[in-house]
Amino acid sequence: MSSHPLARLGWRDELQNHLDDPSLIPARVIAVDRGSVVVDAGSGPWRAPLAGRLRRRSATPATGDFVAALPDGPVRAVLPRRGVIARREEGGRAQVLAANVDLALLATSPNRDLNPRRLARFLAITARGAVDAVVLLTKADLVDDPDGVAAEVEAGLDGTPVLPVSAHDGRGVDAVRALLEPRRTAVLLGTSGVGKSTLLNVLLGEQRQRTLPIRESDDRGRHATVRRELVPLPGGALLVDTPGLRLVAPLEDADEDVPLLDKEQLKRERRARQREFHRGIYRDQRARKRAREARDNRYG
Ligand SMILES: Nc1nc2c(ncn2[C@@H]2O[C@H](COP(=O)(O)OP(=O)(O)OP(=O)(O)O)[C@@H](O)[C@H]2O)c(=O)[nH]1
Ligand SMILES: [Mg+2]
Repeated sequence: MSSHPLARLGWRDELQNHLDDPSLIPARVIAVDRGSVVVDAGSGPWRAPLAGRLRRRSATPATGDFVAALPDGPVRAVLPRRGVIARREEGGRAQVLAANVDLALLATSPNRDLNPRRLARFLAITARGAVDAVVLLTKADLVDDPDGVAAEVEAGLDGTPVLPVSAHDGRGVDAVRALLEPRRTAVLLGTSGVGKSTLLNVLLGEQRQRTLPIRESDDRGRHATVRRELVPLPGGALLVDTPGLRLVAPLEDADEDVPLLDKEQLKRERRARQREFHRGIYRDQRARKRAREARDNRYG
């Protein structure tokens, strides 16, 4: 196992080859604010200004980026990216929302938020960024038959698994935990108010992220989370909480590439990972189905 100071923040050893200036150290961006970023080299965060050429919008580091920085000083360069969540901005430019992401948890709740077209857009974004995706049907405690709703959503989705979860009664939380492997990075995506931060707090075991009730009139959230932030979980995985995203446009074929993404390398790694990942999910689903059938046979 790597004993690199950044290992617990998901460091990949091959990135060392991209650090050629001995005065610079590697660090991970754990949050982004206007004009500066918060980075951690393994021994605690500091607020780092950006070198001039990184202040251009398309070159700015995103949450999850590995960067080369002066110790306690500015960020000088962004290192090559694996798995990104990027949306299309005007003119076909990519805005990277999270970098070096292995898994996206697309959260949607069974109220007016549930919208197959929006899910399809999120899935286009994850596919484009070479990120595996699972849909979380949050607030499963609010419906009578969450497994039935999940199965219905899943049937419209072309193979993406859908897991019912509830931060309130704990349903499905272990299944989510099982997806979050040590040193891998996952991101929570979804509109405001679907329960992303609440779930993160449950996984963390403490009330770290601010949460807010949704409006009763239209089920909309109130944008409780205002920045993208990477949080280490007790099991060793990293989870990025994000502010609610309503309108997301995936990149299109003719658009610019996402900067610093090595697509060939990604494709190779992804094929191997995906096979393993889907085997795990379906094993889990089959086990739940068997348990349900056994229960129905007993009581039916
Ligand atoms: N019934 C029920 N309510 C939940 C659950 N999870 C979250 N909520 C409630 O939903 C509301 C919104 O939760 P948040 O965690 O703030 O939602 P969010 O997705 O982080 O929202 P933004 O930060 O605005 O994007 C809060 O009132 C939570 O208590 C759940 O599992 N069941
Ligand atoms: Mg939130």
